[in-house]
Amino acid sequence: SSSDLKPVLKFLKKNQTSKNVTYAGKAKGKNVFIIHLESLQQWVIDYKVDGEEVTPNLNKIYHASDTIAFDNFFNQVGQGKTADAELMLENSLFGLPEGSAMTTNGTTNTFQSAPAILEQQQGYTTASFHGDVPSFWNRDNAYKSFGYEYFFSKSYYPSVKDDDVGYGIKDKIFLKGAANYVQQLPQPFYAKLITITNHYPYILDKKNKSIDALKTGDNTVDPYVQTAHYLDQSIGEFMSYLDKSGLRKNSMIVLYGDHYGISNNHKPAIADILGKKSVDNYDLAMFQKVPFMIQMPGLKGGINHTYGGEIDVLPTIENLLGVYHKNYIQFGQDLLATDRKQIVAFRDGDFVSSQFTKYGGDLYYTKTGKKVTHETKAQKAVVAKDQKYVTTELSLSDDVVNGDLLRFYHPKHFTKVNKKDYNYNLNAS
Ligand code: GP9
Ligand code: MN
Repeated sequence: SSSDLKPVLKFLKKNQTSKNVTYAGKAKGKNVFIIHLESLQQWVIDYKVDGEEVTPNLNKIYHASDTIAFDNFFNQVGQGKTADAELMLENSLFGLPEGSAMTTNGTTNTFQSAPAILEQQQGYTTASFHGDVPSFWNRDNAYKSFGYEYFFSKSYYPSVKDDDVGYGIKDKIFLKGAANYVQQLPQPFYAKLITITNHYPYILDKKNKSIDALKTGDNTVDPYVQTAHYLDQSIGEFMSYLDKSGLRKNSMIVLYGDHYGISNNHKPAIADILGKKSVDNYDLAMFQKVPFMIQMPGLKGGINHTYGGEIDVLPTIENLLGVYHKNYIQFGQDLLATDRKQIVAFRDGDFVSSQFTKYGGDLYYTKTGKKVTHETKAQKAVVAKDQKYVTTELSLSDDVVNGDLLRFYHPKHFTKVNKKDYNYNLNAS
């Protein structure tokens, strides 16, 4: 019932951040691109294989003076993987401890999501693009609940021989097609593009392989850099479409990796990648970092070291866009706020904070990676406080999703989304 919202609202009120005036409203009215980089991890940024950069195009964006890049940004997904990342980014709600919330709750729950917020407050056109069948992760239903006006799924892209590796259209073909549609959207628009080629098991046809595989000797890990390189090239091509069409100069481009590509079952290979003899739980925690960058002409860029994650993206973007969001139920904190907590919750209750990292039952100092052996009383108190924050935010977010609590919540400047307003079963051209 609506009284279940009380502890949620109390928690969020207590953890509100203040506005960073350097950035508030700086992207107002711009087109927004959310580019989902499948399975891309932070370590590939600036990483070289035989002297060659794996992601030269992303590296260029990463280091550009008008890009805010984050180097302590973590994925926070659970079993829902891509779907959990999507849910977090557009709702600032966590995925569930088991399964995929977009599948179990995406059809029936009430959401107050980024597409609906931007459409209602600032008249944005909203569209999601993905080269897989629309039903995967229940997107075709969840997107209606999120208020997406358009969903350009698989059948909207030309079908070319060998164009489909595993889960969908290859990134270059997909992004070329998406660029075509994007140019026809009324501006300002909010466009989410979900890539796929850099997905396990990292299959790519020979003619598209243009960098050597890793040489860890682990066959499931080694081709990862080849599909990552292909993904990077597709992003380079997409950026030049945006330059050519003139869209680049009035757009804010947000890029993020959704989750790890190399799981913790590949420790020797991970050690090899990191140039170490072996890895401990601290290394594995840091291996959960994914790229997150925001690029826009005129933006005051630089590499930002704040500790954050996917849950924090929506409030960050809302602040940049000058969108009212003060009373919305969102668990993240603006990554650009100077008074943010810097506690990153993993879905299983482990965490990374600016001081401590708890992962797989071990505790470390985040800055040095040294194991905490003898905690002082004061340190113990900090760890307990961080843990409490993490446990509370996860369980309150679960209450919101499991109890469909947003149906009882009617914030200012938000009208309930009517799913019947949306229909994606248009004939593809
Ligand atoms: C398929 C997809 C893959 O549509 O986005 O999802 P993942 O396996 O990464 O969760
Ligand atoms: Mn994914």
